[in-house]
Amino acid sequence: MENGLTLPVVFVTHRGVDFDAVASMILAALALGLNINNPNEVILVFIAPGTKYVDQFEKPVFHFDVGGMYDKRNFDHHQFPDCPSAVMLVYETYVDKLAQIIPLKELQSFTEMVNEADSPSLLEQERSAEYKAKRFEVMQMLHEINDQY
Ligand SMILES: [Mn+2]
Repeated sequence: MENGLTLPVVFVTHRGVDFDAVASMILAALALGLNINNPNEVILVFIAPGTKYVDQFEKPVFHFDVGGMYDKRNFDHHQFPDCPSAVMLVYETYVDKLAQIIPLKELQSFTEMVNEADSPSLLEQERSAEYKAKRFEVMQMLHEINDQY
C-alpha cells in the first residue's frame, strides 16, 4: 500500500488501555492511512506494561505507550522522564502527514489535552476532578475524529 507497509500491521499497547494509548494509535493510523477498526489492516495486541511484543510471522509491529522504545515504529515515552506522552512522539513523527488531515491547531490542542490527562505529575486529589474533565474532552475529540475521517 501507499505507506509501503505489508498488511495487516500489528498495533501493540498496554493492557488497561488509557487515553494516551488510544489517542496515539488513532493518530498513527490516520497518518499511515490505516483503518484501525479493520482487522485486515490493523491487528490490536495488548501486552503487560514493561514488556515488548515480537511477532512470530514477521508482520510490521508498532508499539504505543509500551515497549520502552522510540523510533519510526515505536512510540513509548516511559523511558524518557521529560516526555509526557506517547501521543507527543506520534505527533512529532507524523506532524506533516497529520496536518494535512487535521487542522494543526486542533491537532496541537488535542495532543496537549492527552498530555495533561496522562500526566503523572498531577496530585491524586487534583486528578479526580481534572482528570474526569480532561477525559471527557479527549473522548469527545476522539469520537469526532473517528466520525470525521
Ligand atoms: Mn502514556
